[in-house]
Amino acid sequence: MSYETILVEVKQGVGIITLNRPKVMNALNKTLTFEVGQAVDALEKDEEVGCIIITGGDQVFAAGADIKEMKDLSFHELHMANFPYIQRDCWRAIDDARKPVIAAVAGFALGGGCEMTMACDFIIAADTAKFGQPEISIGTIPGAGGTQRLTKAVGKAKAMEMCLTGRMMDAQEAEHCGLVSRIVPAQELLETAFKTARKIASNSRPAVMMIKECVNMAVDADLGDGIAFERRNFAASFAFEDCKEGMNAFAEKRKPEFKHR
Ligand code: CO8
Repeated sequence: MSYETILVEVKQGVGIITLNRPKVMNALNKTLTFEVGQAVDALEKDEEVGCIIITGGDQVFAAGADIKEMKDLSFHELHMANFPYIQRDCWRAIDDARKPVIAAVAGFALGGGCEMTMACDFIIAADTAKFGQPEISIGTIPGAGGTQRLTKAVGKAKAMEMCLTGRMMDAQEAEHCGLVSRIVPAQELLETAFKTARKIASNSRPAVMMIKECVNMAVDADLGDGIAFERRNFAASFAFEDCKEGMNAFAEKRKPEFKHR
């Protein structure tokens, strides 16, 4: 598939999507939003791929929705298109992905860009990363999950302050409050994200997908339901060939040869 606003490559079991509108800080226009969704769907179906990375490169992630493209849209248009602009967009595709999706973030991740990183399973941040929901400064509100996901990730006080003032959070603050899993120097961002994704892709894929489902369950379910869900899935994982292989390999003091990855 050929794309206009993103680059996509598959390397050693890892699918890498790079946002590519450098002149406008990777602002998310209709095409980019659609293409990221298409690429996530394609990588999700690609047997070779065990983990997906979304990045904007080592300078900027994305400065939000393309304001110049968006500014003249009407309520009617957004409503009828089931917002953003299309039925199938990147946020929905990332949400639906059963394979893990990592956001590798350097520089600005603002508005819809911040929302894209938060739709991913976890965020690895460069020391230059800045997260924010600045929609309030242009007279609107976050529209792709910002008020919801930021609140779940960092709590009401910080989310409320950031959304109401547009204040940005730097990488240190984002790590401190649990928005990102870790910080690395900007020049090591892509390599670190790749190694992390490669590690995940080398594990048993059914087990990886099951863990993702269980951790996501913790976000919304109450603890009792979550624990019961995990216990059933733990038992079910014993039906995986890879589980038998992993445990036998341990007992025989050798490396496991997972079939499904
Ligand atoms: N949309 C369109 N163009 C942009 C955007 C944007 N969001 N951000 C930057 N650009 C363009 C600038 O217009 C400029 O282009 P040009 O050279 O042609 O003038 C170029 O990128 C470089 O930008 P700046 O000169 O402004 O660079 P600075 O380093 O001075 O500032 C900032 C960088 C702070 C990131 C600044 O550009 C800025 O504030 N950008 C807007 C941030 C913002 O408000 N984002 C939220 C947008 S609303 C949103 O995301 C809602 C999401 C809802 C779902 C998404 C649906 C698609």
